[in-house]
Amino acid sequence: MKKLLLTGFEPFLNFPVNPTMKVVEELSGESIGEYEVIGKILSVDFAKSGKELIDIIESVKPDAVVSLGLAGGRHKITPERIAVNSNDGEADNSGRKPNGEAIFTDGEDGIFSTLPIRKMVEQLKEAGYPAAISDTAGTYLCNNVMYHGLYHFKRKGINVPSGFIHIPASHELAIKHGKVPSWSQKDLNEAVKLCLQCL
Ligand code: PCA
Repeated sequence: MKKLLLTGFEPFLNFPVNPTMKVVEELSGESIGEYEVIGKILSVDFAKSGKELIDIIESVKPDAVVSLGLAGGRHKITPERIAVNSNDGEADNSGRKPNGEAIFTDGEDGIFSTLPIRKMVEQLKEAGYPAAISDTAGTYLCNNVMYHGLYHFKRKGINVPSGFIHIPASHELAIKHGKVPSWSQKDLNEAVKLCLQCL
């Protein structure tokens, strides 16, 4: 069976839980289409997260990589179109505050997702889940991790579909946070599963 690496993130900033962890926990070990899902959780740390992803890719040798991140405030499932070569935004979980510097000094400005993002959005909407392609993953850790994966496969010349999907808050997080729209965790899990079925 082929291997699909599915990553989530730990909690960060003012989000005390990260629903991506529960999605990963739920889907890890499942067989979806021709893939077995291998779930891992990444730190929210500019010095560590990208390296963690690459180390996992090198040991697991997955046939596809889908990374998940929370986009607190978004109300749709949003597969990302492009990762940009810049770290910026708020301080990470170790207190490191980036200033717009390049992720890789020899990297191109942007790298497009190699996931079937249009198909994912179509399938989600058909199943009744609000979804749209997003044209920016921001410049925080989600973009950083997406860029790391795409850069890695491009440099190695390996044809492995790789990319990123942002998901909204869960109800649990919305209750704790107070100011974000939310989905049930069950719908988040199902929606991500649908995206993986598109591979
Ligand atoms: N979302 C953040 C980082 C971790 C996460 O789940 C982001 O959108 O960059």
